[in-house]
Amino acid sequence: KRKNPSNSNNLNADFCEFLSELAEYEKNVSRNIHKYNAYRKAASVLASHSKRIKSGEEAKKLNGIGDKISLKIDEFLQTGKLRKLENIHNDNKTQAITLLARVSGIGPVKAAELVNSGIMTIEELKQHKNKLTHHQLIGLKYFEDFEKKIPRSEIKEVETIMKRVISDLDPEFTVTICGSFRRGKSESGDIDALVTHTSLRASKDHKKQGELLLNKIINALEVLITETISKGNTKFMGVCRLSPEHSSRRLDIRLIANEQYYCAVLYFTGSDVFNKEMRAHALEKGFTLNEYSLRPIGETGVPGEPIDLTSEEDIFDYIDYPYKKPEERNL
Ligand code: DCP
Ligand code: MG
Ligand code: MN
Repeated sequence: KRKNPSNSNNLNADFCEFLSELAEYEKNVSRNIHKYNAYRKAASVLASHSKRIKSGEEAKKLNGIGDKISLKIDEFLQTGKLRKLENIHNDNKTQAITLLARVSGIGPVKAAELVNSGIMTIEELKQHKNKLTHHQLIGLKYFEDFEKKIPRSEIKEVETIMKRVISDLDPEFTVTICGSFRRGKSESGDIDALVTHTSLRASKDHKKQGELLLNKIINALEVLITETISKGNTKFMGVCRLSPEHSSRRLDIRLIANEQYYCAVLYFTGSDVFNKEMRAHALEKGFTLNEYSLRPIGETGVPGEPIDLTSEEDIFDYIDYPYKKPEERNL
């Protein structure tokens, strides 16, 4: 669950590491999503900067780095550590909340609740299963496996099986594995699969049709799927495993209406920081962009009808944003 913008030639990796840790703290303990986003944005800007940053002042020239982060960079350069992080590390409650929030299905609020009731470790959590939802129980059961990153080669195997099984079911299906895998990462936290069918149009009864199709897909994938966390009309969350020798992996499958497929593929390819920047750019150009559609914003400020799209590139073209290949979206 930890987001750490790392690339092989990141000259500022040590800064990125402490910024990511501060981001996690803001998300899980302070629950300040703005600070969380600010730290992640700063880490991503530093990770893609081609020169080693030598002072806070130099860092401040980069977009996304202000006074506070620039001071932290100076403190880190001068002392090799951060007092704020030292304090965080020395606080047992804070550490316990951060730990429990790593369990799939346990968010910051639930983690704090558990810690306030005296549960500080995974072992203690296993003694209080009655406090957990179905999702959280699965998160606990597979805690060690879900902590492990999934090698790209393993996701490729899952992709091959999914594509074969689903197209055997009906060749009118299209499957795309999105997320960090599509951005070319060598390892991923989970598997984000999108599926569409030529006959599936967004409409009043597309949810019913979706449920039927999704059930067919999930049943056909029984070779791969070992647990269901939740299953709705269009979204499956669960666990898959290639073989008993492999680790268990988090798998999400979303069934998308045809005309919404390109916006969904774009959105679920991410990164989330990239999505935010692209959405902001769309707004500047007078469009509203989300995981479903791209719509022009009219004179009155009201979004119009969704634009017909024939590719992911189309979305970039309409909002006049230079096309970025998935591998270039690792912000
Ligand atoms: N997404 C988003 N905003 C969020 C959550 C997700 O824009 N708050 C989009 C962008 C993500 C994609 O959904 O890339 C998939 O979400 P993941 O949490 O699976 O993230 P990644 O696949 O990018 O990384 P990981 O390797 O950790 O799974
Ligand atoms: Mg993912
Ligand atoms: Mn995911």
